[in-house]
Amino acid sequence: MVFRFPETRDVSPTAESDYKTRRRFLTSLGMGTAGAMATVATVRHWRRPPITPQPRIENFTRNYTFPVDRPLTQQDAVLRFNNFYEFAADKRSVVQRSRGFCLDPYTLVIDGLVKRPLVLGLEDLQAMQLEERVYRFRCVEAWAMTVPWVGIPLASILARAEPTERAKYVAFESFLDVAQAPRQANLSFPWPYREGLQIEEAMNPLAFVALGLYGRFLQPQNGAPLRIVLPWKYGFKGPKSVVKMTLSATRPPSFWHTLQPLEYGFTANVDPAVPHPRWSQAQEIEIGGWGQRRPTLKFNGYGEWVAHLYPRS
Ligand SMILES: Nc1nc2c(c(=O)[nH]1)N[C@H]1C(S)=C(S)[C@@H](COP(=O)(O)O)O[C@H]1N2
Ligand SMILES: [Mo]
Repeated sequence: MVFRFPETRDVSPTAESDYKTRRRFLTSLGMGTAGAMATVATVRHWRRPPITPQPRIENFTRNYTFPVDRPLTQQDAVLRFNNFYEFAADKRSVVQRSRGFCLDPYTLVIDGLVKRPLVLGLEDLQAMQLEERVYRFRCVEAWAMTVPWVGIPLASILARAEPTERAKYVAFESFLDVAQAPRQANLSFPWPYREGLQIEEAMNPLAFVALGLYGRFLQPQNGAPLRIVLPWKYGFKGPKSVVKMTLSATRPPSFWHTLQPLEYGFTANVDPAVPHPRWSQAQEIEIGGWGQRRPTLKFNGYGEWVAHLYPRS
């Protein structure tokens, strides 16, 4: 299978702290010479291709309704350690392989069981009330991060299309563009990446559509121009570079669930008591840190807002 666990062994320290540790180590050995530094700097450069910052997002309000009791993850770690299978299976290569990726012209289609099917452009989305929310994020592979997203509640976007009574699910579809993402030519994967939610989950105030992070528009590697963020679920439930949302009466397909139904459920709520078949979910490791492990929290700590959706769990 695709996920090699624990990927987290490779997570921390990040390149940045790795570099600092190594420098301290070399210095302590009396090797802090220009030569050694140049070697370290070269290695560092090779591992860390430059990233051009995206434009700042000018107008957003801060919504801190959902408190977070931990510091933000280093932005650099969030930008350089990615899961984005369309571009690479190796998390450190995504940034390089997705460089320049751009959906232009971009449109978001909202169709299916709605009264007003919509085609929204980026300007339409950016003109909506944008807010910043700091959320914990938990990948099914047991790494975690804490990220300030900027975006729009999913419910506000869906409401514009007026879902009908018959709509029970929302299906999300990521982009399909083999020219920009050659891995999509590999037909052993069910491209495009798809995910789905029950309508009550999609309408929950926590469900968020991110256009940016750390005050700037999304980088390609983080799912530009628009991705879904569901902090109480494992990360794979939140597709990147989404181009379509379809309201439906039947349960939509899910990329990882289709590939490995026994390993990746459709609901996929964060739960320390339910191990992945190949590893425990009891703990998690923060990226961009020093490898601290923390206990995993049920619903990733968001039970107050979502537990009522799952009366039998
Ligand atoms: N289209 C698409 N969306 C995706 C993925 C992907 O491979 N393709 N990976 C998912 C997984 S497993 C995770 S953990 C997050 C990673 O987001 P990040 O790279 O911004 O941390 O994106 C999710 N969304
Ligand atoms: Mo993930």
